[in-house]
Amino acid sequence: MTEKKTYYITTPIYYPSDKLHIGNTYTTVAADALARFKRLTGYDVMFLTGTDEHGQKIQRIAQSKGVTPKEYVDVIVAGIKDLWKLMDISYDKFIRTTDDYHEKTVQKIFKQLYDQGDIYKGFYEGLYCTPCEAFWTETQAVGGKCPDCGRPVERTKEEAYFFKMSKYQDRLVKYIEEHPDFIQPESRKNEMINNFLKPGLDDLCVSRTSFSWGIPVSFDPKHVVYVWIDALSNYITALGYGQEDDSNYKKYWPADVQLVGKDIVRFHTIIWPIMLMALGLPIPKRVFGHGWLLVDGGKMSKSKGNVVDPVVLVNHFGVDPVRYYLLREIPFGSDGLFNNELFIKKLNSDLANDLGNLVSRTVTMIEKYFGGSVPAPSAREDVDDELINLASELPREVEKLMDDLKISDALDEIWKLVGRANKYIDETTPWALSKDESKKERLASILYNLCETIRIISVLISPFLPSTSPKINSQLGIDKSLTTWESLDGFGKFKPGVKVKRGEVLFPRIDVEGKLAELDKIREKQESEARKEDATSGRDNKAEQTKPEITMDDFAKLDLKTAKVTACEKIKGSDKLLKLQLAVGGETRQVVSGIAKQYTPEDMIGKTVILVANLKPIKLRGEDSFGMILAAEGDGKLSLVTMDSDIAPGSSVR
Ligand code: ME8
Repeated sequence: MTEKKTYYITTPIYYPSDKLHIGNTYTTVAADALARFKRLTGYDVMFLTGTDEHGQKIQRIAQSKGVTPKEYVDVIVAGIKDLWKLMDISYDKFIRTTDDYHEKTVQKIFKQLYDQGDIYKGFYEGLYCTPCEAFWTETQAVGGKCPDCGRPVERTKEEAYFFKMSKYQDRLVKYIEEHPDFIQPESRKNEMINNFLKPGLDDLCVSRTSFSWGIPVSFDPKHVVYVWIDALSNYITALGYGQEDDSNYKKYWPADVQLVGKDIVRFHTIIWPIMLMALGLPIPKRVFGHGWLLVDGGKMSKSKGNVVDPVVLVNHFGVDPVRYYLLREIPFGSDGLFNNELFIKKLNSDLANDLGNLVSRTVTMIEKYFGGSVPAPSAREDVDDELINLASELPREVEKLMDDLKISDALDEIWKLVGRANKYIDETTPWALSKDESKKERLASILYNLCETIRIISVLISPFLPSTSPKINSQLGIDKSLTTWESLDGFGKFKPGVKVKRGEVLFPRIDVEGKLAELDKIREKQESEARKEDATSGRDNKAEQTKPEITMDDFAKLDLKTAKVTACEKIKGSDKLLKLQLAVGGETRQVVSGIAKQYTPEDMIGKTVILVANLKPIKLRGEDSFGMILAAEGDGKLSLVTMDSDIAPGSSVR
């Protein structure tokens, strides 16, 4: 027996930073359709997905929630797995970058690159975008903003390891030129060459010391491995590369397709192939950068508050309509729009009207005219040929389009046959033939042709709409042996005599206005619950906007002292400012403070507060202020920081 051809497909591994939205699910749904299609056409498929769990961002979020990073990611990852179940994602392996085998292998990879001189130690001084976990140069971070997400970058300086990317630059350019299929679509290839490779590659900083939530460098454990080196390695560690059992690595690597969103093409087509070159490993055959799912003209993202929740959609409409919309409406590679109205209208037209009706009309007619048994065909007529030719050629057509990753075009082609079959019913008018006993044979042929066409459609849609296909098969009594790719070889395999059985409506028509109003209400409720949850947990957006990390040296620059208020008065013409005289050790200081709305001068006298004693003096309303006193601000209120036991004024605060 000849061995099956293999096919290795990967999605990016997701940040478990928050609930995934419909934009995130897009990559995985597309990868799933491809994986299922390849399995259908006889390949031995390995479909990998997972989660990217290290990094400063995760550490900060976990800290703000008062849990350990691992506790935090465990909960989110469980939710992500549930979502993939809901979306019918047929992954073969789910990798977590916190998995032990992954961490150990990343350490080995790092050590190998260091031992062979591709990684060296130096100092990193530059700009870092924490949300994107990406380093940028001054020229890239125009105006101090991350070119990807637009948020401010942070200046950092630390001892770090560097990866000699520059050494491999020419080899990579040559590779890209000699392998036109490597970066797709074409536009992304040009972007990589012109924007990143032509200007020249800098060596890449591949370790951090300013946080600890990462994989420690085995020979210098105060460093953790840069998240992208950690994350990209998942595609081979998941296969057992560098481990005792590396049979899957040998079997599946290099990947046939690595699907990624366009924001991370840069990492996958520059850093990743250079890592592989340095390790002496083959480069993936294709990296495909898909476009954005947009809402109201902008990219869907949690920070913009415009996310669409896939769970709500699936609960209301079922999983297949959601998958269908994503795969059909967004030409793979381009940006596409999602909104509830477009989605419901597409569901009504393509699924309820076109596909659903075709199946229900056919089954109903067989029940009515042939007592529920599929009749045998007889002589063909010209009108049959058009339908039969289209149905016979479709599998090859769809396979070619899928090989080119033209997923929405593949669905377009399948729906042409759905449309043709509905038109065939209108043209051949079975209801009229049924009234004439002499036309019974012709009527039988028509209904047989329809059953066979629906069978072909059902097999072809199974990778895209995996829960609809079995429903169609059961209504038409299609045997499992007739759901294979081989069964599409030639028209006419449907067995006459099989019993059909009307089942539930495949796609009930949706009342657009009513459903939109219902979805709006749910969204409002979800938003108000999220606000309430934030309020009760004491969390607000400000808390998530953590400031850049500082060192003890930075903190030590502050001169904080206890100070006793000896006199206090209001400043004329201001309802916010108080002028205070403070005893600080042997000296008296004047400080102006904006606390007049909460505190009267009488409240203040005698209190011991904390003074920032080395703040540059300023003038407020003409009064000198030599320092600042500390207060907390929340919910529009102020509260002074005071001492909970007696302590001498002038004591230092650390
Ligand atoms: O980037 N439309 O993870 P991630 C379409 N951990 N795709 C979108 C999208 C949108 N509105 N928003 C996000 C990461 N995506 C890294 C990957 S791989 C070694 C490490 C896509 O959770 C995004 O482009 O931020 C990416 O492909 C995927 O969702 C996961 O994004």
